[in-house]
Amino acid sequence: MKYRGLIIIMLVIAQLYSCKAQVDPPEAFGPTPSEKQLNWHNMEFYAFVHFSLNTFTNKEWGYGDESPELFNPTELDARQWARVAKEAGMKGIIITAKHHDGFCLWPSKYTERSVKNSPWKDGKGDVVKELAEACKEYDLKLGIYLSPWDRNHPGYGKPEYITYFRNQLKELLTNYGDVFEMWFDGANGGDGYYGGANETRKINTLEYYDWDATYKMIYDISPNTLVWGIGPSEARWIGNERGRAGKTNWCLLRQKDELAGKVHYSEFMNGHEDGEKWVPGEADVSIRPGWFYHESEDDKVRPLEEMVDIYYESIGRNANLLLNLPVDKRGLVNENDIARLKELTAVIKADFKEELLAKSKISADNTRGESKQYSAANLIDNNTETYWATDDSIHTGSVSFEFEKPININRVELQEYIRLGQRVKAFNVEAKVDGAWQTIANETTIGYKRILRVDRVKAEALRVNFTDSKSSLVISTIKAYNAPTLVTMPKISRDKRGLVTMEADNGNEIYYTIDETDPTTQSQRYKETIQLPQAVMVKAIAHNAEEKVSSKVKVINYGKSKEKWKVLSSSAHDFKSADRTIDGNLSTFWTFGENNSKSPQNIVIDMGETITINGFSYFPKQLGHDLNLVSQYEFYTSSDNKHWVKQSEGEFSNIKNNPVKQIKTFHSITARYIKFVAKSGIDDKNMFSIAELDILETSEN
Ligand code: FUL
Repeated sequence: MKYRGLIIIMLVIAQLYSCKAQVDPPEAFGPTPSEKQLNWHNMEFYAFVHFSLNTFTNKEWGYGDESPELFNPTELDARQWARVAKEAGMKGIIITAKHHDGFCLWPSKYTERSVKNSPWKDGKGDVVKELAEACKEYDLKLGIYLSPWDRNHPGYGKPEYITYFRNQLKELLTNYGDVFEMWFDGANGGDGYYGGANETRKINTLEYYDWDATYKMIYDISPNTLVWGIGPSEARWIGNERGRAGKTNWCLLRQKDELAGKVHYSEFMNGHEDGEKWVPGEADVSIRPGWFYHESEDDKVRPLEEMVDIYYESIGRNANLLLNLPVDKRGLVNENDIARLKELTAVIKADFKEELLAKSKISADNTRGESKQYSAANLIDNNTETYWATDDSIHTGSVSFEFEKPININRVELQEYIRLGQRVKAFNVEAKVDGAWQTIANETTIGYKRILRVDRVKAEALRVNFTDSKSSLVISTIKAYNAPTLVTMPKISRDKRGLVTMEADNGNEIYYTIDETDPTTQSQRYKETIQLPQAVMVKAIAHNAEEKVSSKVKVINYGKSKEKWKVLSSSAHDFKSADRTIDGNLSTFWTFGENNSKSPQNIVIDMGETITINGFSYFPKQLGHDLNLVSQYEFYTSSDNKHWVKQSEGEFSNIKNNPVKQIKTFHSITARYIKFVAKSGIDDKNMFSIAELDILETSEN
């Protein structure tokens, strides 16, 4: 009996003790993501589909006066889009339900400018509906792009358009099931058709739409829709259309400042360490140079290595990746894009094939309350809901992973437990090689996910040191991999005289052919520049001799060199260095015009002989603050430098956000002289840059 009492007392003490061992979790620090945003982070990778009238008019931006009758896909199959996305590991698809020209892919009851007045399915079709069904079938989420700018609507710029815009939002959010993301493009206002007014209409984006009311309406109808882009959004643009986030990338934003117009979009790449709201970055990029399908870009799908870089510089840098697949005139994702996507998927799969830390011996220099609940073992349990945490007062710390025998490592992946905020400001990674620690990475932020590509090391142990954090450390995952070596293609350039230079990374060897066969290591080895002034197809590979791995084949199709080309005149008085526009070097440029003089400005070039051409290209300056981009152009040809014929005119749509090479085609003609006219520039500037002007030679067959 006596003992019984003692046992009860001991049990009570044990109970009290175990309660004490229950260590409280860390408190959240700073802004945190909502449940909706957490689900969005987990999506990581999804598709954009740009498909509309532009697909049929070969434009990037429609003016707003194009006839809906031009919309006529011959084999539209939204299930094919969904299948392609699913097989690439994507989690959803965002469709351009309405782009800037106002044409609607669904039969909106508020306009006649839609699929209902197109020949497709005799006006009875609904692309959004077909996609919504396909997404359901393939277990993908549906997202919608609805352009706030409408170059067709007569009321754009006036209150009546806002009613129209909101009515359309209501339709889209009510009739097609769940919408995971609503995409509001920042391109807003400018010239357009506007019901026949043909004028320029500028609006104040932040005021005109009364975003607070518009957002409220969206959330009332569809609380689970995440709104992206302009207004008090829940996710932000990454600040470029190249799909690249900054190495330092906070999920936070000073959105109040942004809404007051005080934040430049270049800050979006990094976010704001002191942002008051959780507004993570989404990196958007097209698999080709343009957002819409253009046949002329069938051979310009981004190379595999660029796609891999995009993956690591978006998803690997704490951003979601929105990859555009421009559906073609048939209504299908093009074969060339599918092929590249498959290559990308294969590389990513191979890179993350075998996780290497799960079997290591793990230790940390601090564990919150010395509790098992927060132990470093949580970092390698493949569960993002558990985490390693330090005591509240400990803002720095190290975790080590020891291996039984040395292993090769070239990728390190980390995740913070972002439910409790984004905290880490600096960290580094060390590897123990032959008994000595060496630093293999020195980095800043982590966030939802960070993946580091490092040079391969044979490590006996790995150590991650968190050297600066806003608060205690709360890390959910650390992983490591040994990705296969991906050899990048050689860089090839040809100067005005036809001198070809090739360069490969890391001292890799280069082999090439000029007879259109694919090069192998048995082909001619490149040692020094080669003189190739004629029209020629150069094919080359880089080869890592040590690992016996070659790159993909780089193919460049050159016309005749510009040896005989001369800049004859320009409306700008100083054209001493105008030769840079035809020197074959994309990194040199010439800027002409004067800020106080009026546009247009022109440049006249003598090609030295008569050539049959069917187009031209304009490559703008790429780097620096003032790109001085041409937005409206004219292009003329002549056989005598006296009588000129206009071959093409129009706009370089979207050049501000996506300053890629602009290609314009026309019917085949012969010419000796060409004149490029810069009619107007971006942001109403009268200064224009040209890195390179080129012609498209008509091929003989
Ligand atoms: C830009 C638009 O102007 C482009 O046409 C494209 O839709 C891209 C995704 O956003 O701002």
